[in-house]
Amino acid sequence: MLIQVVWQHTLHLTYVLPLMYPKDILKLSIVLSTQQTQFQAATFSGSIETNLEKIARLGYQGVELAIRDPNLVDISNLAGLLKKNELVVPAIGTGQAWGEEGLSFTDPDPYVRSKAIDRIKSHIPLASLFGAVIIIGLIRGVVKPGVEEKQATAWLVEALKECCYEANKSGVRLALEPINRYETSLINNVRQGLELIQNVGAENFGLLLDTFHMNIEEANIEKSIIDCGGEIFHFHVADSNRWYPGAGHLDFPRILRVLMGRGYKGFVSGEFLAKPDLDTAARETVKYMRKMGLEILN
Ligand code: LER
Ligand code: MN
Repeated sequence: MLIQVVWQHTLHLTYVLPLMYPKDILKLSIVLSTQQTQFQAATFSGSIETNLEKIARLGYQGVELAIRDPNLVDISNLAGLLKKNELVVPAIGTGQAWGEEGLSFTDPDPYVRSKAIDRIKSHIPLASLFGAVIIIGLIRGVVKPGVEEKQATAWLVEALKECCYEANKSGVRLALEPINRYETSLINNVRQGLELIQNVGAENFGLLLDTFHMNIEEANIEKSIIDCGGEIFHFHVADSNRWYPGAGHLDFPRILRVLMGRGYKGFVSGEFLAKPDLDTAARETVKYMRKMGLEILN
């Protein structure tokens, strides 16, 4: 009890103390869509070659790839460009298959559900090649009209079990992202995410936390991070307004201190709007992390 009080007190000193312990090392990545997309927080999109060079030059160590369909990606070209720019791929985003093709694990049509499962399985070879986590974002779907939540959850669990089983054969992990209520009616917060992990019961299944969604859904962001224990497989940063970190009112020094202090060793990935413009947003993120005292590996 005493320890907790002292610790909480320390957190309140964030603004007067150096913001991070001097040697805290951050692995920073940013989202790049491999194809044009309607999703506005896919930070970089357009020419892969130009963008990978720019991302590396700005000081990022990793690039999170948003891929609608791996069959449309020239893998050897992509692998060559990643190598040339010394960038790693911590995660692969899959939500465009929902946004642009309507695929989901919870569609009442069994054909659509099986296409969604096949699509996630088709990411496994690439994820294995890059050592990336496969993100289960909006491809989980929503509770559609006429479908009971219990039924949608059962379809979701069934699909995740099947995908995790297949991914495990290649040593690949899956991370489900709790997403705010305005984008989906299924799994909005950490509590529901942890419950889902119990129901799926696979070692290679965990969570992706996103500060933008957490700001809407969690009563206490730091406590929710602590509640996750070792189940955090990936982490998205955007500020309260979904601009780059530092442009809104989220307390990132405190959030990142709790995340890293609890042993998170993965990447922190920028997924925010390209505002006021892409280059500024990407540059300001790196600047802000360094200002916190975080050393960025690159
Ligand atoms: C994807 O990572 C995300 O955060 C969602 O908002 C997608 O719509
Ligand atoms: Mn996200």
